[in-house]
Amino acid sequence: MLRADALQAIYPELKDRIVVTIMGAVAAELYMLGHRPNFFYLEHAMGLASSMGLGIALSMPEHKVIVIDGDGSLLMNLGTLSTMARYKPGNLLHIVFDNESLLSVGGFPTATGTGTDLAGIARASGVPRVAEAHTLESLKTSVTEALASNTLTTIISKVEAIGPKSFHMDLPLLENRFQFKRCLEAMRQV
Ligand SMILES: Cc1ncc(C[n+]2csc(CCOP(=O)(O)OP(=O)(O)O)c2C)c(N)n1
Repeated sequence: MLRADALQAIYPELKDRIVVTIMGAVAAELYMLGHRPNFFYLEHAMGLASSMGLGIALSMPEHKVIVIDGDGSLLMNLGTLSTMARYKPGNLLHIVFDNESLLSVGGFPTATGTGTDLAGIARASGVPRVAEAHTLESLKTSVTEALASNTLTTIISKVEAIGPKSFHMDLPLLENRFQFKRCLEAMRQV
């Protein structure tokens, strides 16, 4: 499964949610599908998209928050699974696209290619719902079920280590940051 196709398949579920992604290839792929003011692409802070998503989910419990993570990023911040599990916000959905690679910086292999089981780690960390979805259909179903469940969910989705031709996004980090903040403020007032 190509991650770009996976994102396209779940885009209808993403477009009106609060979405935080990791940097690099997946951010560019989502941006190319259609940027929205409710999307934040977390540059530089590798591993911390889930931590940021957790904070937003806890402070805006009436809104669903979807984090789009990567295996390399999650492996840098495995403690995030314990922290998410400790607070268990039912409005947080954590999707990890596992391409067994640090694709955005040249494709160096990660530990998920040599046996590390992120779904197992999420379960053992106490995440109450963990799903594995390696096809477009199962991913769509898993996302729909997770959003309906109102239970903290991590979905691990294996994808090919293939990214976009260009990572260019016509959206500077600061512009994204202020636009996203204003969007969250407006959502809070509704
Ligand atoms: C602290 C830190 N270390 C390294 C980097 C460089 N870096 C940016 S993206 C990336 C790879 C991310 O890998 P993964 O989460 O698996 O996503 P993929 O690129 O495969 O889509 C790396 C190493 C960084 N931005 N910050």
